[in-house]
Amino acid sequence: MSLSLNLPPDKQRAMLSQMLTIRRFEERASADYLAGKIYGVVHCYIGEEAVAVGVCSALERTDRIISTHRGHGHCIAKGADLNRMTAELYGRQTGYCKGKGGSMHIADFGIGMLGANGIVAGGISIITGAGLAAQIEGKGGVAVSFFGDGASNAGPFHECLNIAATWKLPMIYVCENNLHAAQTTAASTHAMPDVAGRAAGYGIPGVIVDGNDVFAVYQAANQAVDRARSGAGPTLIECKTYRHRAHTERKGQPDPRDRAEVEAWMRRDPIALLTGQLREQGELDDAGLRAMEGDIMAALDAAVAFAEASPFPEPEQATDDVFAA
Ligand SMILES: Cc1ncc(C[n+]2csc(CCOP(=O)(O)OP(=O)(O)O)c2C)c(N)n1
Repeated sequence: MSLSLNLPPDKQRAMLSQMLTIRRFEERASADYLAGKIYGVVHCYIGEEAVAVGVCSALERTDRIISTHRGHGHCIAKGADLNRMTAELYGRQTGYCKGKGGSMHIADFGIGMLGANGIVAGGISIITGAGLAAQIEGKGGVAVSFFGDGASNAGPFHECLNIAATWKLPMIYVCENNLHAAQTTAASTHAMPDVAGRAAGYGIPGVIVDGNDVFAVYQAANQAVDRARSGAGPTLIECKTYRHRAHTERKGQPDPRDRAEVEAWMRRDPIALLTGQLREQGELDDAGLRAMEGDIMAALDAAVAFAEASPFPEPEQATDDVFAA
């Protein structure tokens, strides 16, 4: 674990609280999905929480991010409302997409969250457009693209890095390298093991970070934010991390990953690492952790109650807000 960077203890605890919120939110979403209360598909971010929280802790509310199919963590880290997120997963009218988008389409422009995205690498182009918008606005805004190792093999990654580097857009490209794209290993589809090495082809910095160390991620993100705000252009940050769950939460979902690999990464759980460090520093004790967990569970209970009390969309609303079919 890296140094805590002399961050105020409150900020460190807030980071832990956000990471725990993501984890408990998804544990519940997974259980509710398997119980048939949630529709569509749920991809859990469990194990990767330090990436979203480390990066978003370095951003302002007005900075913009875009997410992936594995988007709950990015939404929560950017400040999305748990009630509206839960209602969306439950398919209710009070959800972010009025219950018609589900897990992979949560967006909240008011907090700079431009959306999860079911198209692998699809978000990279959209957020690069937001980077261009930020440059034109001239207010020092930054745009952040989260994406996986699989997405880094797709055309939009290369096209966007090229134009963002050429135009010195205020972009941060954050690759969450969890070593697998669905059932395919990164090793079998990447000519170079490190995605960060690809930055050299576009003349921008490529940084490798321990993605399970929230302070290391935060530090790298801060440097990239400074560079972007100063007009020097984009940075590619590769966070080495791992998902604890299979690709999706479906019953019987195959998980062909090597058991020893899974177990080794489970031993480097980002939440356990941060909790241990805060305890060692004397900034968290049992009572503090219990209180934090209690607050999170109360907020999640309230969110589920909010969702369950909300109506489903009416059939005649099916085509409302649909721009093309
Ligand atoms: C364009 C496109 N191709 C294929 C898929 C099916 N698909 C969904 S998730 C996924 C794997 C993505 O892997 P990665 O980008 O590494 O993200 P991770 O799931 O590891 O977070 C694939 C192939 C898709 N949704 N979109």
